Amino acid sequence: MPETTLMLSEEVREALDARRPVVALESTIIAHGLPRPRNLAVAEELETLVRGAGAVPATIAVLDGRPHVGLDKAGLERIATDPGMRKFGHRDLAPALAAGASGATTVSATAFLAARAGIRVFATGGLGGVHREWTVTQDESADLRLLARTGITVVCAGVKSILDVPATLQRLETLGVAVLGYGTGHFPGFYLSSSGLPVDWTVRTPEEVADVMRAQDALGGPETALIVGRPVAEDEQLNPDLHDRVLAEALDECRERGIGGQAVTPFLLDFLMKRTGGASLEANLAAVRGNVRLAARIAAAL
Ligand code: PSU
Ligand code: MN
Repeated sequence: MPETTLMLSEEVREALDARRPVVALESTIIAHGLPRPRNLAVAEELETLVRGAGAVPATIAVLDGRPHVGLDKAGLERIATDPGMRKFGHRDLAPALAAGASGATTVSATAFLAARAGIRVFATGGLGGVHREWTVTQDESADLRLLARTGITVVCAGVKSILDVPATLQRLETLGVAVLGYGTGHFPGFYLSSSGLPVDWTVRTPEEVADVMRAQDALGGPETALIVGRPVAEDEQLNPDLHDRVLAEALDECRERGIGGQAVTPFLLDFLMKRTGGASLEANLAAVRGNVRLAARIAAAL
């Protein structure tokens, strides 16, 4: 990608040039995954957490047809407050650039742009994956395919529990994407500490994650993502019974209203938040905060 296409903030460019730790952050969670006005405070808090751990934050989004890696205060504000802010997956980037459009980037678009900029570590809440209605809708997040061919380490609390988690783990296996449990032998459950499903590999420190990344480099390909599943603490998770009950209602409502495509994930997250009296939001935020901190420590350990 020509230098002029990717808009690196000065801070991010300097850090990358000096080989100092940088952590990519996605913007869809800010624009479409969290309620206003809290979303702006969270966007700023996540950047502060990265800095506090000694790394430079690079929040990624497309503004006026330019892909930005590292946003200033005004950029973050636009993402969080502009009602016209769209949601861009990886496939939307070229049309968006050509049209001069603005949008928040999902995991797929963020991972792509971050890797192009030379960033090795990325933190988010929960990955997209295979939706529970897949046999009818064929809805599988573009996150999975993009991660299968992008060399980046993604720290997450698993995949969103609104999804078909076993099917998503199966797809990750088929696609050749390695999955590590951070301090756990189980794949995390996003709002819940555990999805109940096992992972094949467990690591316990940022250094161990960095070792795996170096081993990936030594093997020399094919380029794939490394998924680090960090569970939300048990005392911060959503009550599992409440989770299961409200999620069933959310999925029914989604089906009845015929909601499809890109709107599904934001709808389900919002429904859960409202019907759990905000408890799902707190669990989501606890997960994201922890992921961002860990990502910064991994970037530093590299
Ligand atoms: N994690 C969160 N909240 C979110 C997302 C992740 O805690 O809103 C976003 C990510 O940007 C992810 C997207 O890529 O949801 C998945 O959307 P879809 O299922 O339409 O691919
Ligand atoms: Mn989808």
